[in-house]
Amino acid sequence: MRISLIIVSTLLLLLPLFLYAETADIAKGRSIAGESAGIESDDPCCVGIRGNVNGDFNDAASISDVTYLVDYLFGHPPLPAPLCPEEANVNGDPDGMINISDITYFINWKFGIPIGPPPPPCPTVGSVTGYEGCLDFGVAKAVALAPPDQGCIEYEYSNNTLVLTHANAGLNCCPVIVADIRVIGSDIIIEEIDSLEAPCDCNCLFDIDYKINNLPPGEYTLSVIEPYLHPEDVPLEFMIDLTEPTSGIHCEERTHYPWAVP
Ligand SMILES: [Ca+2]
Ligand SMILES: [Ca+2]
Repeated sequence: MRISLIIVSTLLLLLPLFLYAETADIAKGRSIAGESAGIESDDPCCVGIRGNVNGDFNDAASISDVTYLVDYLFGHPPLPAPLCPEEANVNGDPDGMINISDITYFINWKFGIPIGPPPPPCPTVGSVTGYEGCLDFGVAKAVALAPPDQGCIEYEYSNNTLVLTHANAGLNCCPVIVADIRVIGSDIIIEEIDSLEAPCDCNCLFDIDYKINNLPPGEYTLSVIEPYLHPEDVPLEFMIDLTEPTSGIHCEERTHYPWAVP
């Protein structure tokens, strides 16, 4: 404890020097990609609130995270970039910058008089985690999750993580499946996109798995935008109460190709 206090005191004394260094070398600020809520190919690394710069196994935010930031930004040679940039963007800059402001924010939070606010939560990030299909070609699951005249969303929510399966998503037979996943206020919007070029000349049904991390508890409206949904069929859009851990399923009838094919 005494050693920590000495380190913190030293850091506070050195802050003017850091500020000078920042002015002198703007390039020391580091930006990160993928900060906004949207499609991410990998599982996000940031858990809970930001601040675990050095990637402790137990997600602890402590003086060692400050020293890591200092060594990363101003060390000679610098430490390698933090494994999880969102954790190191302690003050949650929308542009993802990692710089002196994150050090001062952290010190204020832990040691300020009065104590400063805690770091903002990790960004909400959604991703496609897998898919199977074409279901009506018999090459995927032995038993499809839903009959072919229905489109369904199965969901499970716990620990701020929403896991979804879209059963019978109608997409091109030769897809590169991606999705634009947005969480805007109380709206969760999943826009499915099957292929950007040269698709095959047919559509069929898939089960697509999604995961949305760092989703705070609350009541949401979940909407799935499907590219080939017939105007007479009802879009998958429903209220979903995630104020506590829960699971459920919501289905809508499908009457047009590629659905409803026996
Ligand atoms: Ca840590
Ligand atoms: Ca920052």
